[in-house]
Formats: sequence, structure tokens, C-alpha cells
Amino acid sequence: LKVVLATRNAGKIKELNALLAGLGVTVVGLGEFPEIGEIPETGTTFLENARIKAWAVAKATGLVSLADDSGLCVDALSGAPGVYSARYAGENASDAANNDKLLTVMAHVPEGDRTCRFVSVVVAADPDGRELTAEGAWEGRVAFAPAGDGGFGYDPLFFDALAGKTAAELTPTEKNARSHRGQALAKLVEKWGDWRGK
Ligand code: ITT
Repeated sequence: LKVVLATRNAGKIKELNALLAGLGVTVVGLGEFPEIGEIPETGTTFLENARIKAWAVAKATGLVSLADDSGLCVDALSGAPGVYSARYAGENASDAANNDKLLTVMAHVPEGDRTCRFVSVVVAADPDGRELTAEGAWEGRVAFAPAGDGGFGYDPLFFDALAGKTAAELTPTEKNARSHRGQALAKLVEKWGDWRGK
């Protein structure tokens, strides 16, 4: 079975490839389908946006597609940046610009009020109109300064108290074992056989 990843985020692609390795499917990227342009993420929830991406790609390719919509929800910011995590500092903002904005906005928030979580909702869609969804969350704190150079996005600012490190200081294997995306994919993989069994 060929599964196309409905994402253009290189960090997600790496993680999803590793997390799907045991599933026995052939994973292909959107690079093989240059006719698929930008997919507008007009939803207001992770689930809505993940469904928009998964269905757009399943319809355009005729293949099973897998989308992830994810983000960082900060309690002191009433859940922001949330679904706007990729564009927090503006449309097409760099990870560095988003991280700078988060640090600035959080500058005067004390240690105890810096709780946050990464959330990932994954949706698999097949051209027959069937879908499978799963979700994961990872609790942490917004650090006062970036640390580590692994991962992507907000990883240098996401402090995992259990690990005593930021997400960017974890190895890819360590991050996948605890992350929101790792948890969502583990649930998806568990339900996959029944879903494909039809
Ligand atoms: P696609 O829509 O093409 O998948 P995207 O980056 O636009 O790529 P999202 O709309 O789901 O994807 O935004 C997710 C953003 O949330 C991402 O750009 C990061 O800023 C942040 N994020 C999600 N998961 C993360 C992780 O594991 N580590 C760090 N930041 C993460």
C-alpha cells in the first residue's frame, strides 16, 4: 500500500517516516505530486485542518493520504499559538521568528505559569471516502531561552520536565517515543489494520 504524506514540513516528514516504519506501507511525499498546490488551512481546530489536508491529497492523488495538524498551546496565552503555530509571527514566518515572538510574549510570565502542550491530530483518508483519526498531546513548559538543535519548530523552547531537557535536546528516537506526534501515530497504527481490513 502506498501512503502519501500530506505535509510540506520537513521536520514532520522525518518523524512520520520513522513512526510509520513498522507499518509495512510505502511512504511517498507531496514532491511526487507537483500539481498539488498550497492547501489553505481554513479550519479553527487541529482536526478540521488535518481533515482538510488529508482529504485534499487523497482526492488529488487517488491514494491513501496521511496528514498531521499540530501546534503548541500555551496556557498563559489562552491556548495560543495553537492552530496558528506555523504562522505565529506572520504568514510563512521562520521557526526562528516564531520562537522569538513566543519568547518576547512570555518574557514576564513566571516559571510556574509557563505550562504548555504540543498537540497533534493525524487523519488518514482513503479515496473511497473513509478516514481514520488519532490525537496525541505532550505536556511541557515554555523555556526562558532556547536550548538544543534537534527537531524543528518550537522544540528548542519546549521543556519536558520528565526528561529535564528541551525537545530539541532529545534524540529523534527519544522525541518520537514521548511526543504528541509519536502518541498520535501509535494510536493510528494500532487502529490501522481494522481500518484497512474493511
Ligand atoms: P503542513 O501543514 O504542510 O503539514 P505546517 O508546518 O504548516 O506544515 P501545521 O499547520 O500543522 O503544519 O503547523 C504546525 C506548527 O506547529 C509547526 O510549524 C511548528 O511550528 C509547530 N509544531 C508542531 N509540531 C511540532 C514539534 O514536534 N516540534 C516543534 N514544533 C512543532
